[in-house]
Amino acid sequence: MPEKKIVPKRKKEVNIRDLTTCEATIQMLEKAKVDGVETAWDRAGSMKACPIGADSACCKHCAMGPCRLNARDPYGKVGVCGATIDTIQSRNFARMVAAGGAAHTDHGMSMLDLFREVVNGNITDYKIKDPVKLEEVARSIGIETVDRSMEDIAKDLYEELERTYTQVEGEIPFAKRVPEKTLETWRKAGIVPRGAMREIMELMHRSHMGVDQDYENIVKQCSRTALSDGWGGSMVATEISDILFGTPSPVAIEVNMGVLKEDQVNIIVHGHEPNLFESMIESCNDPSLIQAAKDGGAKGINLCGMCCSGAEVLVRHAIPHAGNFMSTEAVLVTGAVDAMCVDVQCIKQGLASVADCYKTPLITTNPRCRIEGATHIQFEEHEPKECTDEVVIKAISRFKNRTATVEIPQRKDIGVHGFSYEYINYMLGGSFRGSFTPLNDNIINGRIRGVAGVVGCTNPRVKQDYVHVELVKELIKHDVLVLQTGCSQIALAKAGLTTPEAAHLAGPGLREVCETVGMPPVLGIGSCVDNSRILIAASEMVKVGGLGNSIADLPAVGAAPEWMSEKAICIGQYFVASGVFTVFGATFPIVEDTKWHKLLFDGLEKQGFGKWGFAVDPHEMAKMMIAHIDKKRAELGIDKARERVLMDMDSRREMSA
Ligand code: NFS
Ligand code: SF4
Repeated sequence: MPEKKIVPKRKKEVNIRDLTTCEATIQMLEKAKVDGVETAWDRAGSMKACPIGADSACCKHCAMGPCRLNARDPYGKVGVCGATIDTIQSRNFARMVAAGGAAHTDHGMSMLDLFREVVNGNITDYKIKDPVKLEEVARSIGIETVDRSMEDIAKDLYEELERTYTQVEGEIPFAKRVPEKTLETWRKAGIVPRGAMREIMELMHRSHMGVDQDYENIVKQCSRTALSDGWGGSMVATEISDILFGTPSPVAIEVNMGVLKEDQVNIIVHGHEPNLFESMIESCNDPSLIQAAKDGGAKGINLCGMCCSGAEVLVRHAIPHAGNFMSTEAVLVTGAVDAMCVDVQCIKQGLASVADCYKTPLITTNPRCRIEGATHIQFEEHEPKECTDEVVIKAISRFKNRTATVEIPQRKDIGVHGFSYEYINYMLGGSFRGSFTPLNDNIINGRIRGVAGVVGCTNPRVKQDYVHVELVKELIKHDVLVLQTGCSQIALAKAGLTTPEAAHLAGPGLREVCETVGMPPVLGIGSCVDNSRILIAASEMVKVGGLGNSIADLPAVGAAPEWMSEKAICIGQYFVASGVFTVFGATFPIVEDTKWHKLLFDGLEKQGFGKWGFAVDPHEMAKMMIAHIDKKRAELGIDKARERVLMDMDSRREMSA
């Protein structure tokens, strides 16, 4: 396992170019220095990560401790209660899974609450926008759709999906989408989720002092809880959002800070739940508010997204995206943001002081997330525009009274994003015979070596975007098709890799497929809850046939190269439990050469699941992922086909070019 100390000790003078590869962010960090504004990078520089915590070798689950074990001699000591290093690490890991899963499932449940109120007619500002998707989702879990009204189907769908959260016994509804053999593995291990609330509760219980003290037993509940996120909470969030707001299909989008406009009222929405953003779009298009902006001297209202909120509307409405997680403070330094409106998750408290420096209103909207120093305007789904109109009015007033010097980095990149599962199906198979068969065929014949999901956050402990971009470049060069969600896809969009033209960076086989279909080698598919779209695609690949009987058989891998949140750990665990080899970068909360480490990084695979991997360097990461893909190809007996493909003269010429 590679050395975890990834943060070079910060000397007095920091070279900003060592912190990020995002040019716009670099420019803003320079300005922040001049303006005397502090960001997460400054704090990361002066905050040495606690080495014991980084190794997950400490426990503070009770007041007999906190207990710290020594990572260099992990079995030399136990906690006051007698807890071993494996118990301590697995319990800590369990709590990360529980927190991450809770975040996604609570988000999903909010979407379901909204759906219920829309279906019951109590909320009229939103409606079912995609009845085709409604029917498809209903059918996928066994709801009768023939000769029934949309309302009736929707009511049944609500009842069914509610079980994802509240059911105490049985299997969550979307277990029906899991390939038979994968489901069998789960059943054998006793980890098919019952309901997310129950799984999270049980995991919190079991990781309490003096309960589950067998790491092999704890990992099962980690998987069960994580699966109730991936195939439960997150999947419900994605499906309901599609039904209410539309299923994405590819659109050309603009990314990077150059999307801000000096002569317009700039509003940024940052967070995760699409409903706030949907209403903000309405408010920003309201003629009376546009007029008010004009009366205030602006040319118009310019709405942009960031992080996962941004990723949701980017793929649904082609709203410009100003940057990923590590650029949220930097964007305020432009002085051009007239309001930043947030809901939940990944919202740094540090935003409040940066916003204050530039007199940008930072507005919280969700009762779950208030920030000291920020203005709270509660978003109520029954009257959503009350909140979003007020945000726009506040932004207009800030525009009129702008005092901060405005400097907008003139960088704007174009990407094509919005490759939902449904669209990939259509793109490959045509409108009448939508199908994943061409994808499987191209994997079997070796043009496409395998599929990788590269997802997740950015993290000030590593150079922003660098690991994402280098890893993805390396993967596509070796004919691996890349699917992306969350902040990672914004890194790649800024690097210009999410356009069909980027096919020239792909290996000969993948390039040929991309050119034939007219798709980019890197497919942006949505926000982090939309990782569920990757699970659905993987299931479909198994069902189409020719690539084994379970997700674990597929030449497919996952990675979160710059992760930072507990949600990422939960996502990683549900990919692993679903059968995928999943590599994390930056750091990993584990001590090498412990039984817990061996279980996560090797043992789980032997039980028929996927496994974890860890690497800091993107090239090493790519090597591990490609080796795994090749291993799976060999097991499937399709490694020979690939050799033949690459043997033809054209490809050989290409390869030496
Ligand atoms: Ni995902 Fe989205 Fe971004 Fe990371 Fe945060 S915004 S849910 S957690 S930082 S990718
Ligand atoms: Fe220490 Fe055990 Fe308490 Fe953890 S649960 S703090 S290891 S005594």
